[in-house]
Amino acid sequence: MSQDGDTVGMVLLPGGSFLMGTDDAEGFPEDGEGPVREVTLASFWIDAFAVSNERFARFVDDTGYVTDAERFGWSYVFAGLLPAALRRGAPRPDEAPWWCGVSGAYWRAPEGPGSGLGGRADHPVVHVSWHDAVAYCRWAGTRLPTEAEWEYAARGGLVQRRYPWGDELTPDGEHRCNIWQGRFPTRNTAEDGYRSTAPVDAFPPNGFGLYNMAGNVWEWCADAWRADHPAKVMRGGSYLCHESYCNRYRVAARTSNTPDSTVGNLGFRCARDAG
Ligand SMILES: [Ca+2]
Ligand SMILES: [Ca+2]
Ligand SMILES: [Cu+2]
Repeated sequence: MSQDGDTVGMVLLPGGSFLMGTDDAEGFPEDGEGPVREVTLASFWIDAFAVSNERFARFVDDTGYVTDAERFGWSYVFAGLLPAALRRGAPRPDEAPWWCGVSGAYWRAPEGPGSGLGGRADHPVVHVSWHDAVAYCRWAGTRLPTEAEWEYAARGGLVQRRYPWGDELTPDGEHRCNIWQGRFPTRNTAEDGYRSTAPVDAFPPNGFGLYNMAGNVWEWCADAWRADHPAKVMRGGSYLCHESYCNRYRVAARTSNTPDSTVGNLGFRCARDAG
């Protein structure tokens, strides 16, 4: 049974105009972060939290849905989270050798065979493709946020700031999101408290009451990366982002993946039209 009409756990954001994108010198112009432009949005609802394992389980239990990672029989897991036996011999992409293709990895077994969701019911679901996320949204009577909605939401009412809370990564030395500390990809000191995913309600929310827009897991958006491109936009960065190589936990940062891609640091949250 779908939950059509249900806005529990969502925040209503009033429509209006905002300045999208950045010309930040610390940004990645080649990603299309700029130029800064004014964008006008209608009012919309958005989840305060990324979709958790518990929420996704309700969908799967109700529908019997089989995710893309299950159909393909494998997914990408960060090497540093794997036991040696699974790490050894796992195929790794040349351009990002810290990812291991792990047979049997999917949302209920995030680090492959032998792993489970114990203690992680309230963590964001991962190893979900864009198609899986859209299927969840259809069941829930929601949709993925557009990229503009996502950024407007992430900014939390601030204008042209670098992060959802301001311009400083760790104001007063305090960690405000779940990213990587130490030396990527070999040493994660987890000073923010988390080596992998954090609960969806970890860290204080932004000015709109939204949690973990920056860091924790990347989040799928509805939009295509470019008009002529099959890949879909992802926003917000993840627990693997580090300022030394990928500071894409900035609110204007963006990247993409093909819609059937699944990986252990990529999830989503829902939006819906208002009125
Ligand atoms: Ca962390
Ligand atoms: Ca996030
Ligand atoms: Cu990153």
